Amino acid sequence: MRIIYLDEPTYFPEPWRRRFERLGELEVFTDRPDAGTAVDRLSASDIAIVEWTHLPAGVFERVRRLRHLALVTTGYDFVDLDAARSAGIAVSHCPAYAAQATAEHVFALLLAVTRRLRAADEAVRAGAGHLYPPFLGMELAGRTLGLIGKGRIARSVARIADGFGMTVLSTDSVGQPVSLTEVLRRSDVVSVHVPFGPATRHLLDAGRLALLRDEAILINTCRGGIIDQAALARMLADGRLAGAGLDDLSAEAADDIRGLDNVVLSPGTAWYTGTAREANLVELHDNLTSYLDGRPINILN
Ligand code: DAR
Repeated sequence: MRIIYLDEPTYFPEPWRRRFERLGELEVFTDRPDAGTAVDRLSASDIAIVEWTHLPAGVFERVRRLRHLALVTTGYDFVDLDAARSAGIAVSHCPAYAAQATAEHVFALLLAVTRRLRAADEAVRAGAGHLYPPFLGMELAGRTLGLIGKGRIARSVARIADGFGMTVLSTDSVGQPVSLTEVLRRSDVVSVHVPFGPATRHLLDAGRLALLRDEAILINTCRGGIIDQAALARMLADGRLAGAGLDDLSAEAADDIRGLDNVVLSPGTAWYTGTAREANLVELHDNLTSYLDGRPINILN
């Protein structure tokens, strides 16, 4: 059984490498391959662990031998699941490892926006002692949080929100169930937690964003493409939205968003805690052992 890690592991320390070596003949590639190289590597293995590489339909038409693709990630928008299935390849992912980390990051972004922490930190570094008026905050207690999505992350966010004394509305059963329109109209804070794909691209388009209240804050720890970020940038610039916290910028609007003061950004790090990266490898290892035992789990296709 030949197992490869296809592309530049973020975290794969020696003790874990040894555990994975017990499952088969393991090779770890530390670069990010182009499509041709990816095809060659995948065709020379039975199981491939994938973190970064985009695998569209064309790749699967050319891949031989491979039977299982184990995504290190929760998101799976970068792999054509139907094409993999047609090629007889089962694709698994890791849906749980980063739920708590991501939920906590939602509040890191949110509090950074409500307390204007970027500007406040800069002011103190520039010599300010106590300086109040530009930094008037908004308390979360008593506010309404609208959640879009019903998975583990949304549920973890709802639990934390409860601790802050927030009321939770949701498009699903995570809080009080209401329509998407109602979530957008009634919430002080909206946080999005849905998988990215053709059905959810620009789920929050200009029309839906326009339903948000002027004082609302939007948090996105999903793929940036869930939101029409060009429309979002215009609203933030025009004072039609109080602020946003974004963990992933869309290429089209990145420059517009970067220029805004009422936005707090992070570089895709919502998932990245010590606990989560360890849990990621536990989950990945479970996926592989279950597959090898003939009772695969966390299969997407
Ligand atoms: N987008 C997140 C984070 C992926 C980061 N890389 C990992 N977990 N090695 C996801 O899980 O989809």
